[in-house]
Parts: sequence; C-alpha cells; structure tokens
Amino acid sequence: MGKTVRMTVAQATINFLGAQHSESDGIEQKLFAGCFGIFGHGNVAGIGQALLQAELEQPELLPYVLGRNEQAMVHSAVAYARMKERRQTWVVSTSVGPGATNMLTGAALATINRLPVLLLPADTFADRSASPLLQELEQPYAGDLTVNDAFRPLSAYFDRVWRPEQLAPALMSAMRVLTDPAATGAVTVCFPQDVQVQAYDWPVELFERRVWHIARPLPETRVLAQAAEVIRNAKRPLVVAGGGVHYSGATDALAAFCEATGIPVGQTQAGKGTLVFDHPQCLGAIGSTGTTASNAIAAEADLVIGIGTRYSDFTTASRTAFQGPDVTFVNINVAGLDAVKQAGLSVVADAREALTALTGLLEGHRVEQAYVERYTALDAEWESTVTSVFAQPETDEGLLSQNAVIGAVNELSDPRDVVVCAAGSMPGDLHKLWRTRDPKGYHVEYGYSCMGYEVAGGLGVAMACPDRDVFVMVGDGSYLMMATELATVVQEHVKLITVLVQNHGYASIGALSESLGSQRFGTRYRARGAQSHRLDGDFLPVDLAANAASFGLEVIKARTMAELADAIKVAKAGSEPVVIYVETDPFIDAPSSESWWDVPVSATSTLESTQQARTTYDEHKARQRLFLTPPRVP
Ligand SMILES: Cc1ncc(C[n+]2csc(CCOP(=O)(O)OP(=O)(O)O)c2C)c(N)n1
Ligand SMILES: [Mg+2]
Repeated sequence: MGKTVRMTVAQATINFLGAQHSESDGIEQKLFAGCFGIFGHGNVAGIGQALLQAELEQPELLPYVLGRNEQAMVHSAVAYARMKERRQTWVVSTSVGPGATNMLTGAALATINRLPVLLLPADTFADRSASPLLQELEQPYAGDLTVNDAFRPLSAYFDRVWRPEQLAPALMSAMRVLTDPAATGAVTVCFPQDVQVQAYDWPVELFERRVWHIARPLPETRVLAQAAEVIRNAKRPLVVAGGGVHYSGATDALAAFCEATGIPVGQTQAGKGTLVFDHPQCLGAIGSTGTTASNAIAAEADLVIGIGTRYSDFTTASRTAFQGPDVTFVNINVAGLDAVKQAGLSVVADAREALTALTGLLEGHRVEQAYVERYTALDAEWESTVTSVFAQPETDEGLLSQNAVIGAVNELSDPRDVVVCAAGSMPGDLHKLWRTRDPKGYHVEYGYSCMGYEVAGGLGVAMACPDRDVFVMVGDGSYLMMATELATVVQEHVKLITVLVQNHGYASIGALSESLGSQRFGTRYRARGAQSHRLDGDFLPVDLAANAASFGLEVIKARTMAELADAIKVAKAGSEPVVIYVETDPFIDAPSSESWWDVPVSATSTLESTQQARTTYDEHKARQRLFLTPPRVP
C-alpha cells in the first residue's frame, strides 16, 4: 500500500478537480477556472465544506462563485468554455432535488452545443437511512432511482458515486469525456449527501497535477486524397463553417484554404467569425437566417464542404438550401456522428489538421474566375442591404427598428468586443446583419436557443475575456425568463453591457405565428381584455428599466438613435456594468434570407389564415431533399 491521505469524498473531489489541466498545442491551463454553486442541505456540509476549506487554505485551487439560479450557472460555465475554445470550463455544484433538476436545461444546452461543463448535483442518501428525504422522489416501481436520473439522456457522461471506492474511476472518466473533442458536453457526477462527508484514505497520486491532452485526430491519408479529388472536380464548391472550426483553432487554416482555392464560405451561428465579415471569401450567415449571398450560392453549389458543423435545420434551411441537382457533401468533423451526415465523404479529423493538409493537396487548384466574380457581386449586394437597414430612422411613433439598434451596437463597439444572444428575433437578425471583425466577436447560442441564456451567458463570456467589452442583446421575453444573474454580475464586479430590447412580447414567435396562419396568437404581453376575455387588452405596465435598476446597476433609457449612441459610448467608457433600455417596433423585420424553416402547419383548419399557410407550407415542403448519394470519387 502506497502513501495515503485521509479526507472526505467531497474534499477529495475538490482537491482532484483543482489539480486537473488541459493541454492543446503545448499550452497547458487549468481545466476548471472555478466552481459555481448554490448551497442547500444536499451540498452545504459536503461539497460546500470542502470548497470553504479550499478557499481558506488554497485560494487558487477552485474559486467559488455564488450564482442565483442553477440553470444560469450552467449557462455561464458553458459560455466561458466556448470563449476558451473548450480548453477550460467550470464546475457547478448544486443541492438535491430542485437545485439539481434546475440544471437539466443547462445540461441539454451544453451537450447539444458540444461544450464541456462538469455538473455535480447532490443526491439522496446512499444508505437510505432517513428516506424519503425532503425533495426525494419516490417511485413505486424502482428503489434506486432519483431525480438525477433525468440527467442521463442529457449528459455526455453520467455517473453516481455510491461509495468512496468509486470516486477515482468516476472522476477519471469525467475528465476523459470533458477533454474529448468529439464526445464532450455536460458531464454529470452525482454525489449522495451522506457519501460526500464520508472519510477515506486516498492514494496521494490521485491529487497530483494531471494534464489531459486535447487530441487533434489526423485525417486518413486515403480519405483525404479522395476529398481533394472531389473538390478539384467541383465547379461551384461552398464551405459551410461551423463551431468546430473555432474549437479546433482552425480560423487561420480556413482562411489559407479559401484564399488558395477561391472557395467561398457560409457560416452557421456557431461558425460566425471563422472568417471576418470583410474577408473576400466570406459570404456571412447561411441557411434560414442567412444572407442572400450565401443562400444563392448554396442553392447552386455542386459540392458542400461542411467543416465542424452539425448541419442543423437552420443551417440547411430544413434541407432546402442546397438545390444543385447533383449536389454532394464532403464533411470534416472530429465527430463521426456529424461527418457522415448528408451521405457526405467522411473526413473524421481535427479541422485544422485536415484543412492544412487539404490546402497542400490542392496546391495550384483554383475555382473559375467567373464563380469568384459571381459570389463577390452577391456579397457586395448583401453588404449594401445591411448598410441601408442599419441606417433605418425612427418610425412615426418614434420607435427604433431592431435593425438600427443592432447597427448602432455593431458600429460603436470595438472589433474585439463580443456580442451575446440566444433566443428571440435577435439571433436570426444578428446572424444576418452583425459584421464580425474578430473570430471571437460573435457569441450566439443557437444549438438550444435558450431564452434566459443571454445575461448568464454574457457573465460567463465577460469572465472568460476580461480584456473585451461584452454586449448582451436581450429581448424583453428572455429578460423576463432569467435576468437573475445581473445580481451575480454586480457581485463579481463584471463589466457587462446589456442592451434590453423592449417590444412587449415575442417579435420572433409573433412573426412566425403570422406566417404560419396562427395570427400572432398569444405572443404579446397584454392584459386580458375585460370584454373580450382574450389577451388583447392594455400593454402590461411592467417597467423593465426599473427592474434592471433594482439589481443595483446603472440603467440608461434610450429612445432615439442619438440617445442610443450616447448610451453605448457612456457604457463603453466606464468600467461598471450598464443596462441600456430601448423600445423597438416589433413589426419591422430584418431583410429577408430568401430561405425557409420547416415548422409544420395544421393539415386541416376552420381558419382561412391557417388554410392559406398550409398551402404555402406544402409548396416549400416539396423542395425538401434527403441527400442520400455520396460524392463520386474520380
Ligand atoms: C426557454 C425557452 N422557452 C421558449 C422558447 C421559444 N421562444 C423562442 S423566441 C421566444 C420569444 C422571445 O421573446 P423576446 O426575448 O422578447 O424576443 P423577441 O422575439 O421579441 O425578439 C420564445 C417564446 C425558447 N427559445 N426558449
Ligand atoms: Mg420581445
């Protein structure tokens, strides 16, 4: 028996986590920047005691940050991890029951976006001595089940430490998955309340500094040669760049590939910034919320080269974006799951490695000049559309358009500043309009598009990048869903600029509802009418500016463009968090993507609006394609 050290399961866990590092390209950093937490009886005396002991005795080990909502803490952690290209994240500690299950939405968001976060929900007693406990779920059909089993389908790895002996293998597996570029996501390790406080003699090696290498899997030589041949034979190839390009640190490799070959790029939400907006090969957003340039080129492409993309419905315009009669796909992705999509030639590899090798193999190859001229002209056309909507004046009622608000923030922010958003009409509008001038300048969570991510995510971004200003763009609906982390922003002295866009309800779902024949039903924040008994009465007198001010931060109300511009300048010049409150007209849309999104419409209805929408739906649906044919390798 080697040397051991006696401590509790919780103390061992915190000591272990504080000693973990990630390594990529020779750069080592701590895997966990710290631990967000909210204490309850499930964790206060176990993990909580261990965190206290660590803060007093080893303050750098795993700094503790108190959040306000468990879901929000996961959002902050995930946003942080995204800004750190998945090389560093946070631990999130919660109590049992509601504290734990509040994290479920965050877990789903992390796993869907393939972003690492370590969740440590507390769990019911392993020895069942006092069951049923406060907040314990009892099911007549199973004795070993707890609410935490709900994390299983949402986690990239799930474990529960019933006995101290299980701790080391559970933690090792958790680290393996967090640092695996293909498998990463929410990693959940549950800690029964009584187990957290048990003492055990741990081998000292468990707590030694440990470095987890983040792999860059190389492409298979033969497959890559085939990919190069397919690209050489394409007349109108198009790259679809996703978040994987960022996580691989492949933005320079992508630029080199595109400059050498002349192949243009459409970007997914997570892939925006992979080329800066004015790069000659950058056509901006692609798909349902894409630019007309990307979408026109997508419609004609004979080859799509997907790099680090999941091909979500927004990216493929629900499989209507690519209309070339013989279009095929080559996919570069670390995850086999994504590489095989659309019957593509699968290059299962790290994006940077594969792109660099491909550029070499394609030396001397360039697409035809006529193609370059065509996409360059389409791109210029879109840019002038953006310029014109950014300059939209106030309406006759004195309201700004959302386009103009986005334009002002874009133009008055510094190139390295970061814009953050997640749900509502703004993600789509930002995807189309935002001129990204730095690879990390655009942070829209659109894998889960979770209302409530905005402020919490903005906090995580600002903590990850203290050298950049962070602009959170949040609609009134998302703000009402979860503005709570403004309290944490104040607590942590984080400079966060929140632009709160008030349009009294859901501009996004309202417009969607109308387009689907559902007449904007139930999408505005209005009181129930005394006569009609419907939600068509007065607009609610809710004062969100006063609400924001109640968190103890400065709120600037802007009505006109001049006031908005002033507010942004004041916020940027200061070092404190600011909320800018602005009312917009929800009926002014962003310029059209000339694209579609598959949202099914009732097949039968007594409403004429629904019947008409169904006819339109059927027309679009007929254009949807399956893509079952792999590329022909010459
Ligand atoms: C948690 C969650 N619930 C519901 C939705 C569906 N949804 C998407 S956008 C939206 C409305 C957002 O309203 P707001 O933040 O005011 O933005 P706006 O649409 O007005 O731009 C809703 C309800 C969602 N994305 N996330
Ligand atoms: Mg709104």
